[in-house]
Amino acid sequence: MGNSTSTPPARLPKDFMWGFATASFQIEGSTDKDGRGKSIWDDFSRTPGKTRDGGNGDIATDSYARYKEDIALLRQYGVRAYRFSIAWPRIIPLGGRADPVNERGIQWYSDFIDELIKNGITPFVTLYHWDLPQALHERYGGWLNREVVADFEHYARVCFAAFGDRVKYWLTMNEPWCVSVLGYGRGVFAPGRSSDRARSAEGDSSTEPWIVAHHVILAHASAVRAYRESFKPKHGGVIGITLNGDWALPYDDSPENVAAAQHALDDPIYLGHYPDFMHEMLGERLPVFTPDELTLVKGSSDFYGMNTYTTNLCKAGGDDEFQGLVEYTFTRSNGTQLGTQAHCAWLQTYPQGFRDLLNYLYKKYKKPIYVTENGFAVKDEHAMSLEDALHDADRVEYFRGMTDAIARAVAEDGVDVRAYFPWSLLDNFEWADGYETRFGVTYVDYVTQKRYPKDSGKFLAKWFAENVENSGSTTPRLSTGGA
Ligand code: PNW
Repeated sequence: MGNSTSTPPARLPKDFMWGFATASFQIEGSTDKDGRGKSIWDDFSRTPGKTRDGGNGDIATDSYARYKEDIALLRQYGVRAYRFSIAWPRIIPLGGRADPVNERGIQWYSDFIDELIKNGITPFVTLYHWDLPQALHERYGGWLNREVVADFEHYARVCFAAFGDRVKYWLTMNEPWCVSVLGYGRGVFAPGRSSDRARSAEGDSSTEPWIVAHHVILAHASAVRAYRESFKPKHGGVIGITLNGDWALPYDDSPENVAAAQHALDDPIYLGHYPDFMHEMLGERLPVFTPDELTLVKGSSDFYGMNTYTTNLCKAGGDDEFQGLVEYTFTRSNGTQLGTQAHCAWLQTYPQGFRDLLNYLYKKYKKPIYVTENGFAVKDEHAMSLEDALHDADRVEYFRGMTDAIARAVAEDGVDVRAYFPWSLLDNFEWADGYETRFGVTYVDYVTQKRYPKDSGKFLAKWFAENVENSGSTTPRLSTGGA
């Protein structure tokens, strides 16, 4: 593929969707309003020691109360779409299929969606971005129990019925790997289960993450089947899942490191089965799909939903099953760094990897790609003055590289990328990092809740205004076919 840097970046087609991404628990606050039930993140984040700065989700960016202000901000950036998530415990406070539906929760999201549409912004909805109803965790162990599959399908049906007339883009789950590995393996995310007694008194990290992932996949596939059978015929939208996947480069040319990089790229949703190396690694601990379930899972996404942040150099070895017995590094064999270091240890800037990942996945699966997250946390931004934080040069550099990579992947390489949602509209509750890690293109002053666009937000607004053909009102493509 070409990588000349002198030619101007190519333009994106006029139906290209761009906007920002957020998630309910990270921005909403108002955790006790309008009949919302508790989620597993409520207690977890309020427990001392679970978040880096002691932050929790009680207020966050106060977006439940300030939603009109947020939508006005989106409009100011000129976005065409907005990716947000629905909090399951606002819709069904106790979570289960026999539990009451909360009309006030439905009304809030309904008003929110109407306000987006009134402002010409296409809603792009995630059903599950990690805020499992606490009641389901207490009742039967949440994701550890097969019961959750039917409960999730029911919750999804309630959402399709309530919002499907206006929402044409659905994501079932955000990042199964984070749900299972970080929640039930490493224990750093809610519900904090792990066999490591220093972090949690309960859990068996040799089996639980794989059971959880299995149920997440089945819950996703069941919701997709429900949508396709009962809602898509009248609503005509698309549905899929979004995975966190970063580009993987072998640390060097050795065959074992080349294989290690390949392991990091395989997944069961699009392959239609668990990859061979997972069978080898886990043996009897890997749950088994029945033939019917395999049919349900295969093809259960209308598009490739991609959350991608970085590129990892992969070395075979180590004992970390959660990374497929692969070690990640950003330090090349010659001692240089891959890119600019972010505030999080797991993130460096490497735009060529983004372009290579788009090419790789498109050639492999021939599905349209929706980039549902991509972003950067500037080092020590939380400790800067407002003035300094607004000039977020490292984030601008990151997005300059990433937008150029997308434009080239589309125009020069022929990859069918249809959407791009930088993470995130606002600085917000960054899970176990609390409020210390800021991913926003808009600065949030957590004392006043005032929002201030950063240079990166202005950069993206200008870039898309200039690089999407004929920016006017257009109808986004809903087809699911390949090229
Ligand atoms: C994603 N990792 O999470 C989530 O979808 C967002 O909610 C989150 O705010 C964003 O990325 C930034 O972190 C991730 O450890 C969490 O590699 C952890 C990792 C990757 C993504």
